[in-house]
Amino acid sequence: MAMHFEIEDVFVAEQNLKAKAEVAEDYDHLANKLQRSNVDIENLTIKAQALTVAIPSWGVGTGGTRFARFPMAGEPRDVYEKLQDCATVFKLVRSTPAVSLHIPWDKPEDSAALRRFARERGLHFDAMNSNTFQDQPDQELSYKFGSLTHPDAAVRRQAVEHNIECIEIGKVLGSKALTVWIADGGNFPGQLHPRRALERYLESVHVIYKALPDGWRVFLEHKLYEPAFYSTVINDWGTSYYCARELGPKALCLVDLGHHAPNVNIEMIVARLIQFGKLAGFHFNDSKYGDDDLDAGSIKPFQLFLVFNELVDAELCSVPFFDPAYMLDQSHNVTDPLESLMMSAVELTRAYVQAHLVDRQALTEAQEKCDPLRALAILKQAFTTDVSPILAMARERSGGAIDPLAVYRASGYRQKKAQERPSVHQVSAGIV
Ligand code: RM4
Ligand code: MN
Ligand code: MN
Repeated sequence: MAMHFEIEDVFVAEQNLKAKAEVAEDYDHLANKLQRSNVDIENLTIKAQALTVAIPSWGVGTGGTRFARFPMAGEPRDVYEKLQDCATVFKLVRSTPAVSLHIPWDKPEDSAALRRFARERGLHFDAMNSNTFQDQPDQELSYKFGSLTHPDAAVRRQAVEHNIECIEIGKVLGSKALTVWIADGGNFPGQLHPRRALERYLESVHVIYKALPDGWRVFLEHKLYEPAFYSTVINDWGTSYYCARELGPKALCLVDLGHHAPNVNIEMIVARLIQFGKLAGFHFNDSKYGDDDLDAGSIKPFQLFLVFNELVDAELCSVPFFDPAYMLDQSHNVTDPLESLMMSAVELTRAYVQAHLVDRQALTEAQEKCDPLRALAILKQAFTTDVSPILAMARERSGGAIDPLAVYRASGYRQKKAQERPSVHQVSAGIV
């Protein structure tokens, strides 16, 4: 097997030396500051070390829009190279030990071998993602007019079988969940009968549900529009919740932050799904206009914090069956995908740690005393605290990089991959 460049642990340790003293100083300073409000920084650092988020296999390739894709040199050309890139992100940030595969984009020829390859790099497999939103070359029937809700039962059966195949592959890989996102919908008023389409959806997903092995869950992902531009079958969290309830306890609702209309209060949706015991987890990204798939925390960091505020509140209250799965679902169109993934993973941990800084007792008091300004001030105090020293310390203690971006750039990883991986064909990347 050809040699593949990897960033060595000693290189990371050497680079860390540059900033170690400064981080220690900033950390001590923050520790003293937090101590004044009886917050123990060590607990926060342990929390920061524990948060994990999965990387989707399609996230390490350059994304694109429906206008163009500008491929980057050194892009991974197969699933093994994608895992190498995931391992690189994991090595530097330490919070991304899981990979989420899209089938058939990254369908392994030998699933057991892929699992071993992942394990050798400290990686494991998170939720499987099925794809019934595109036609594949060897596919018998087209998904042009839908998949799990198609008027033709044969198309629905084909889509169901594909989802069951994803479960089968996932079993060998050690995955425990299937995420189902369908592109079914209408481009024109009248194109679909809304109730009939939803009935067909439920009928199809019931069959998939029955194929779930013990300990598995199915995540239903809603989206308000695109690629269908007038309506979608699973358009919002209410529809998703209804379906999850109809299906049973193994079915949960997944929230992709980009799948809502602008200005929708997503943290409220999160709170509701937690309360109803149906929150599957997240596809994290950020957006300005639609499903922009921009980097998490790049546009609305306060929203990300407020989402984590609900998650941390549930964690601290030990809400039963609360076990959300986190994944980054982003399309990196103009950045080096590995850099975007690292920065996004860091932003999630930042929001998580900041949410842990919320003085919940004081917040409850403010709420009970009907003091909105005080309540907001408590949230803002947590949100405006610079927790960077905690994040840096957590990464370093876990064996990662104090400054992941700087270490990545200094290593020359991308340039070396450009030599190792001359491009052969277009890699698939999520664009919707
Ligand atoms: C969809 C949705 C799915 C993702 C595809 C690529 O909009 O976010 O989760 O698998 O894009
Ligand atoms: Mn998604
Ligand atoms: Mn999306």
